[in-house]
Amino acid sequence: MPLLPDLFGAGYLIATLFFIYGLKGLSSPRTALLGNASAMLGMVLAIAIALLSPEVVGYALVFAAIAGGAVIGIVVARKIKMTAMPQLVAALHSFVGITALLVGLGTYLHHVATGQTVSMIVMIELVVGAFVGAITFAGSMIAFGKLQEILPSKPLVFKGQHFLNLVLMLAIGGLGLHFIVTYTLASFLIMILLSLLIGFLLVTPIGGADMPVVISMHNSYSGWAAAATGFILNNQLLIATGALVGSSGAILSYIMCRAMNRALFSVMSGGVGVKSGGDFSVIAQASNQGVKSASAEDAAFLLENARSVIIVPGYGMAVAQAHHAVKDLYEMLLKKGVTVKFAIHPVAGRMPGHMNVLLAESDIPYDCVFTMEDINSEFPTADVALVIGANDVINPAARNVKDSPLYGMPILDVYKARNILISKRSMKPGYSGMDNALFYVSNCSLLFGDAKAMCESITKVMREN
Ligand code: TAP
Repeated sequence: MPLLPDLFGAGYLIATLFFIYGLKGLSSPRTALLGNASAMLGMVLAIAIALLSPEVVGYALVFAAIAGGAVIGIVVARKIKMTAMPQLVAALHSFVGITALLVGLGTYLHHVATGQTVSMIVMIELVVGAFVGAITFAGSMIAFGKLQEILPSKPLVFKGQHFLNLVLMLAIGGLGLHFIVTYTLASFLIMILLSLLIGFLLVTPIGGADMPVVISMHNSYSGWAAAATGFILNNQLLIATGALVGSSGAILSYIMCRAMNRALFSVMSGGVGVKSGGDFSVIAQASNQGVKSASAEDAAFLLENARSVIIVPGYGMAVAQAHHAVKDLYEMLLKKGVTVKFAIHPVAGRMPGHMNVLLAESDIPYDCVFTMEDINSEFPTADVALVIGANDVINPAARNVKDSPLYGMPILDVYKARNILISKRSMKPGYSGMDNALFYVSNCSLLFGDAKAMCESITKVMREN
């Protein structure tokens, strides 16, 4: 048995172990740094081993690509705002997709050009790799467009959509089979075009509220696309890491679907069950009742006289970069003898763990940060629920308006608190585009203005009191 492949295999195995440890580390904020370092080490090892492979015939182009990629990566990582992270992730998924697609196409053309025969198993790998790659690429581009607000975030639904998807899937299956049996390049190319189209059609009907699941689903697809590329290139490391990303992304999608009370199949198949309109009469009624607004002084008075306060951060806290101001407010309340807890909805913000990352960055202790399941029962006894830039995740329409796209999504029970204060800049709806009846209830006041400035003002008033 040749020694060299064994050494490569062993090196790849060690790199895979680093990746597994990295994934494990990323499951908690305490171990995330170590996890990241481990994954980076695994990647350095993987690249080094790949470069030593006898198949690498020239280094100039490879190093030029690595240098170019590294420069772009460093610039993007330094410049990207925390709020734009999900778009970045969607864009990165699309790169994996297009790579799988191009590797599949390139491998076939190379075989044809060099007159090599392609085995049946490689043909199957090419079809699967190109299909998953195309779906990942097109879907991720649409997700990127929706998150970047280049495309409307509302679901784009039309009649006969699911039938069209079914016909397309059957056509893709037929063309793939035809290509495997007859080696006809045209079938392969049309199959790729139809796969791009279905990737596009599967994401356009998905509304803003379900975007987090789409992102993690594409994370999973990009893993399977990488694994398919690994099969085509006969590279064990790509197969193993692709499977790791694919399965962890699938588990994350499942957990998020449960958190949003969505069926995974419904999101995967392009929003089966999404309705294109609705009578939001409860909300319409509420809007006629007007809203109460409060000043920083009113809020300070209410907060310092409370025994217990639950702070609910959302996307607006990230936009305003208000997390340090929230920490100061939290400390001021503790000084005044108020019990303060933080309530985190699983999809608050624009990416999984968004709020936890920000609160950790401002050194808010982990033990006063609670998940939705753990804190929901405490809202009825809270004197004040202070909402900082959150909207959809506290919208009661998710409980009682059957036609709302939010219906069925679990929410933080802010509406049960004795008093509600909501910091936001305007009467604009949240990400889902849905109005929020909570703004109009009698024990709720809106703190209009930028969240950071508002938190700073409240803390200042309390300090002077
Ligand atoms: P949203 O529903 O988007 O509400 C954000 C609120 O912040 C809005 O009411 C906005 O109102 C306010 N806001 C924005 N900038 C502000 C500022 N500078 N100061 C004060 N307020 C500000 O956010 P959410 O409650 O966190 O819900 C998350 C939504 O995003 C869900 O629909 C979820 O499905 C979706 N989503 C989540 C993820 C993940 S994984 N977390 C990924 C993609 C999408 P004004 O404009 O009036 O200020």
